[in-house]
Amino acid sequence: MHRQYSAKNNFVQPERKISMDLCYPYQLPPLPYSYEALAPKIEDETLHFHHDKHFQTYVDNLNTALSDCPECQSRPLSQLLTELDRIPEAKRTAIRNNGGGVYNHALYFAALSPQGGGRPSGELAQAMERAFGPYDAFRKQMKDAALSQFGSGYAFLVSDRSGALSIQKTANQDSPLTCGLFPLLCVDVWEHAYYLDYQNRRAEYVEKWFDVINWPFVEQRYTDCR
Ligand code: MN3
Repeated sequence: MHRQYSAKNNFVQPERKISMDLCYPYQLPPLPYSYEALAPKIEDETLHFHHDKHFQTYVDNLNTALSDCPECQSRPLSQLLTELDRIPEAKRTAIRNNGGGVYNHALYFAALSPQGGGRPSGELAQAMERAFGPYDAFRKQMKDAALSQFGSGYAFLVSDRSGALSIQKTANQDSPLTCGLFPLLCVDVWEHAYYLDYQNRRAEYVEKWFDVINWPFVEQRYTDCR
């Protein structure tokens, strides 16, 4: 396999794509880049805690919660979150919190790249222009959503069934899938996502996050959702 020589003098595997087809039994998807790759915007210590500890805990708790629910095990995670009101009531809270935690983190890490930043292109760029106007207007709306989410949660770029885009924020680990919207991109604004690097400066973290967005991944997701 070809290897890349990173700016940090580490040999790293070429970027792998994280599959969003997540099914029981759930496994922690490996980071698709090295732990040092996003520094200094997101440092390796943050990625170790966030990916290896926080994300792993959601994976483990989801597996435990679904271990006695064959009908939950047989459906992909995206379907469980989309049809939350149709799954056994006893499992709803666990799927909402831990299933949302697994799906949201998979999306968050997959949509970052050390070669990221810049601007979207193609059909996604056109749809964003229709929804938000110039790129900087999108950026402002996304940032406002991320900063105004009170407490823990996310800001998402989402598509509806017609391909129209909007920005949504959710609390805790709630997924836009539960409201019938398809999440294309998210920024995690739980403090664990940024506190080691930025302490309480959420705005600075969100600014830097724009510089590591993996737009080709988001463009492919937009194509796949329609
Ligand atoms: Mn998180």
